[in-house]
Amino acid sequence: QPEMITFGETMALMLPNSSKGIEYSPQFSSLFGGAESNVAIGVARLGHRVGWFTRMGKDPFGRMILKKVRGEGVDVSRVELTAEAPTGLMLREIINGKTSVYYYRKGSAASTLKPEHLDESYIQQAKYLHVTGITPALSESCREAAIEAIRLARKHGVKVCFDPNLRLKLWSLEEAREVLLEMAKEADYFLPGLDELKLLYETESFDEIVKRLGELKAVSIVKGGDDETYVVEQGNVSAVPYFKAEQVVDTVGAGDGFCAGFIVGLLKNYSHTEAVRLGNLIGSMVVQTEGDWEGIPTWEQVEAVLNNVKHVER
Ligand code: KDG
Repeated sequence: QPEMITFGETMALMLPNSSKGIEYSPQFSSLFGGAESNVAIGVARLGHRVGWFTRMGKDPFGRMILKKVRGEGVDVSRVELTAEAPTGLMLREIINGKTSVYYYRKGSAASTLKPEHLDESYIQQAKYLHVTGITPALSESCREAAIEAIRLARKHGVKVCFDPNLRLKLWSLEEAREVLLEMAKEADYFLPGLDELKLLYETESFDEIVKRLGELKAVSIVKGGDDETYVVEQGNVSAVPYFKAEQVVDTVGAGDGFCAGFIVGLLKNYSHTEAVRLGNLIGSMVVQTEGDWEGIPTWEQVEAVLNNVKHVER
């Protein structure tokens, strides 16, 4: 049975093969991504049992994503392919180091998820439920499903990890603020980025942010500092330094890799700062590869890095 469960939209992802971007690229790499399945794949690669569910179209993208996530060792027994609506799609281009994402996901199958689709007996088996703030931005029924999933987790003593993943292409800051800050109150672990907190709390002041986080019952893990990740726990702040990435190819997915590493740290009963260190390591590896999750290491690869094992070419 899964130790962690997560749910949310995963889309086909097209990356242009030309540095001039989507408009001038005759060829694209066909990948896929979604914040929650990125985390699920990460937890599976790092050697833990994990489940992810969503609704996708009964179409080629839906089948491709389902097979690949299953192939990564994630339990997909609760995923539903439906003829009602298509699988969502996104395109991403990186031009002169600037990333832009374009979504084709309005009315997607995932956005039809509703509370009735949640399987309480499934959620209740896990130690952790990972929820992101993308789901409530997708539709009214998704918002209800996200809130209901958190309620079910709390009812059964399943710890809730919440990453707000603010997506301003999906909803306005005002709408997002209201919903995300409400969800943060229900979390055991709150995993925002520093930039997101500045927007959500309408302040540039780190001290003010720490004060606001202190009002939550959650342990907050603040990603995206200049050189470190912060653990904010009962008003105390500890900073955990980043690992250096040798090259930065594609930064999207780093936060999800971080979450996977952090949650695996929790599953291994690491201290919060040790779990963050593992998260930092995974994040630094994800940015060195194209795609959202492809750069996430296996547990053996993590050990090799931490123990400075020399790579044998042949
Ligand atoms: O964290 C990476 C995700 O943002 C990306 O894969 C796409 O899930 C996604 C989204 O909705 O933005």
